[in-house]
Amino acid sequence: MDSANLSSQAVSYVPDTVTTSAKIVVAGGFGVGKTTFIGSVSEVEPLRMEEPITEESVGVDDLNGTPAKSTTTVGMDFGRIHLVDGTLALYLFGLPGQTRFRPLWDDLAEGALGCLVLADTRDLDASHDALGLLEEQGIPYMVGINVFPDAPGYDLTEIREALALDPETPLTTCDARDRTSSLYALITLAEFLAGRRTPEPLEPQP
Ligand SMILES: Nc1nc2c(ncn2[C@@H]2O[C@H](COP(=O)(O)OP(=O)(O)OP(=O)(O)O)[C@@H](O)[C@H]2O)c(=O)[nH]1
Ligand SMILES: [Mg+2]
Repeated sequence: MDSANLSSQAVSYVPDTVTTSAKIVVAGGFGVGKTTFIGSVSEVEPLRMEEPITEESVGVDDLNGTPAKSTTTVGMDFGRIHLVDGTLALYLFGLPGQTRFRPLWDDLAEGALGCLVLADTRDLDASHDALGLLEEQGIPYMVGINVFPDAPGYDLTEIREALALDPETPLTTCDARDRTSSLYALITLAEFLAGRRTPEPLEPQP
C-alpha cells in the first residue's frame, strides 16, 4: 500500500482532551436495537459486523417484532463517545443478540466497566441471558427499554419486577434511533458507574 493511500484514509484519533477511558458493553436479545443504539451515539464511524438474514434464520431468529430488519450482528459493534467535556472516552462494544454467540459474549464483555442491557417489552424474557452473563461476570449494568411503537406500555415498576432487577439498578426508557434519548441512557449508566466506584483508601496519617 503506498503512503498516498494511507494518508488519505480517514482516521479518527482519540482527542488530546481524553484523560480517562472505559469499556462499555451494549447487550440484549436479538433485534432489540443494540446496533442502532451504538450507531446513534458514536462520534466515530461505528464498526459493524452485520450479515444478511437469510431463509436459514426462519424458525431460529424471530423477526415478528422487527419485520424491516434485514441484517444481524455476527461479530460485534464498536463505537466511541466522549463525555465530561471530552475528558472521558467510552468505548462501546455491542454484542450479537442470539445466545448461540455466547462464547463471543464472554470474550467481548471481559474487562468491561459496565453494561447497558437493551430490552423490548414485547419479549422481556429475551433479556435474561444477557442479565445472567453480567451477573456471572460481576459486571454492573443498567437496563434501557427500547420503546417500539406497538410494544406494551408497562410501567417501570412492573418491568423491574419482571426482570427481577435490584432496586438500585437504573432502569429507563429510550429510543435507540434517537441520539439525545440514547445519550441520556448512556449518561445514566456513566453516573451509576461513577457512584459505585469505591473511593481510594486514604493515605495513613503519620
Ligand atoms: N420502531 C423502532 N425501531 C427500532 C428501534 N431501534 C431499532 N429499531 C429497528 O429495529 C431493528 C433492529 O435493530 P438492530 O439495531 O439491528 O438490533 P440489534 O439488537 O443490533 O440486532 P441483533 O444484533 O441482530 O441482535 C432495525 O430494523 C431498526 O431500524 C426503535 O427504538 N424503535
Ligand atoms: Mg446488532
